Amino acid sequence: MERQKRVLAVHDISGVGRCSLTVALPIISAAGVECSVLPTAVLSTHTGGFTGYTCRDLTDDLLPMARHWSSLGERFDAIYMGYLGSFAQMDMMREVFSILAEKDTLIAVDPVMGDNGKLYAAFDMTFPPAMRELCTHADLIKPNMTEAALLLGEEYRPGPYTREYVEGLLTRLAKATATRQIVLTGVYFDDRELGAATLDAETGEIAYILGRNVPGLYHGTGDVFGSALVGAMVRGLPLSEAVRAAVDFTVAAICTTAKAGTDIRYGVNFEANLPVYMRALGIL
Ligand code: PXL
Repeated sequence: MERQKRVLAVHDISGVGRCSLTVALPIISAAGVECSVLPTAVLSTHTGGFTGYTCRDLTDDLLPMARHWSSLGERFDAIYMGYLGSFAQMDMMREVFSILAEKDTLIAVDPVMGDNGKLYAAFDMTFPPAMRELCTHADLIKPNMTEAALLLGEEYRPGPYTREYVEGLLTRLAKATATRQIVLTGVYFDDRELGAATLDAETGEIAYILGRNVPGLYHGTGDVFGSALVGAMVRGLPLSEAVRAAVDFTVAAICTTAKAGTDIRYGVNFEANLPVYMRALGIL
């Protein structure tokens, strides 16, 4: 029997609103992968659409936790970083990678900063250049169209997009971050389909993996997609198959939520669709 794989998920935990660790834990577990956690902050809700949320910043705990694991000889097949709780955590993450990542550890960075052309409420414009530097330490980055523009210091463009624009973004991101694998989400050319574009900077291969375009902006879908992607990659799926599994799962979760008419702030019903994801990985 093969050794069980293990991911370290570095995100906040928002108590209500299905995103970050409340999404990464169940999805990565459903992939049959152990999910350890380094929480960056504890919030009552996420910051997208709720007002009056509480936030306990855990900046001071990050390095002591990483050093403790290092002293125990803990190993991780991937480190999956998402929402950071403070600007200071950016520098610390570089150190977390150097303490905990081994040669074959996949460092996957989701440069969580904004969506739909806007920065999330807790961040200011000092964040994007620092996040761009952090991305230079990653093997894989997964920006959405807003985050791609922020990383590049370019103006956000609303869709629909052209292949020329998308491929230009991928190429400029590869140049700016020297990351091997780039997965750009929120790509669409018309109202029918939406999904991701990928670039493998080593081979120069670009691929489009699209699914049904369901109208509406559902919260936390980036984390559903990212968690599914990391789970599939750690299980050994090639990039395009891992992205396909993540797109199909995310679209299924959005469709279930759209049918139910749930308030979009509460994220998507990925729970009902975990079997879709597990079947794509050959677990079910
Ligand atoms: O899904 C990204 C995310 C994660 N964590 C917190 C957020 C957001 C997006 O708004 O506010 C706290």
